[in-house]
Amino acid sequence: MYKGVIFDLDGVLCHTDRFHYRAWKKVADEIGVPFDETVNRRLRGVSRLESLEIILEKSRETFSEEQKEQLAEEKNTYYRTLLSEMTPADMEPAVREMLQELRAHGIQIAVGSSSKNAPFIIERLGAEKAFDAVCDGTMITHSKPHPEVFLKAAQALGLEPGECLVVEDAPAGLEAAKAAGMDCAVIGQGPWPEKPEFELKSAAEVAQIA
Ligand code: B16
Ligand code: MG
Repeated sequence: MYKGVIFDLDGVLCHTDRFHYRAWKKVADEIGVPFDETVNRRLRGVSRLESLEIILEKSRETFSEEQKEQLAEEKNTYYRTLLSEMTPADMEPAVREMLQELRAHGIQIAVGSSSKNAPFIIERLGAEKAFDAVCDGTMITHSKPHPEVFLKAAQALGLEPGECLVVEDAPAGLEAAKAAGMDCAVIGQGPWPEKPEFELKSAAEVAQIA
């Protein structure tokens, strides 16, 4: 049905979202800003600095651009320490098998992630060879919900947007896929800002719809 599938990384192919939570929580606690799962959910798919802006909405203090850069850097340093504990076991075997099945059917596979750490995560997962293209946060000027990351991923695969399926766990990611003119399969509870084409329990189910 599709010539290409573009996967979000955090929350779809692996579960780094819990590491993002721990790292932001540490920074938020240090500056005395309340931070919980509801705020964390709004950060999915959104760039590092935009995530910080969302967290600081609840701060009574104002921070200079330099201080914000420092806080984002601190979060990333701790986040990368947590990421370095990841191993290939952090990608579910059923997800790995699904990627192999897509490949066996001649479907092209890309990653479309807002994360600047995406190549590091893929390396930790030992999944470098599973993808025909990786488009990450270092290659884009606008993060999700802007469609840039998915349009660039499709371009890297040599495909038209209408030939691609996006797989996402974030409201901002679903919006980005729709803005790119792509069908979208979502994983998770929602609420979703738009109607996705598919609602899945796990990325392992993608082989059944692609
Ligand atoms: P980094 P995805 C996104 O990755 C995360 O969902 C989001 O929470 C994070 O802020 C963003 O990457 C930037 O990550 O700080 O590593 O550059 O879901 O688009 O794969
Ligand atoms: Mg995600």
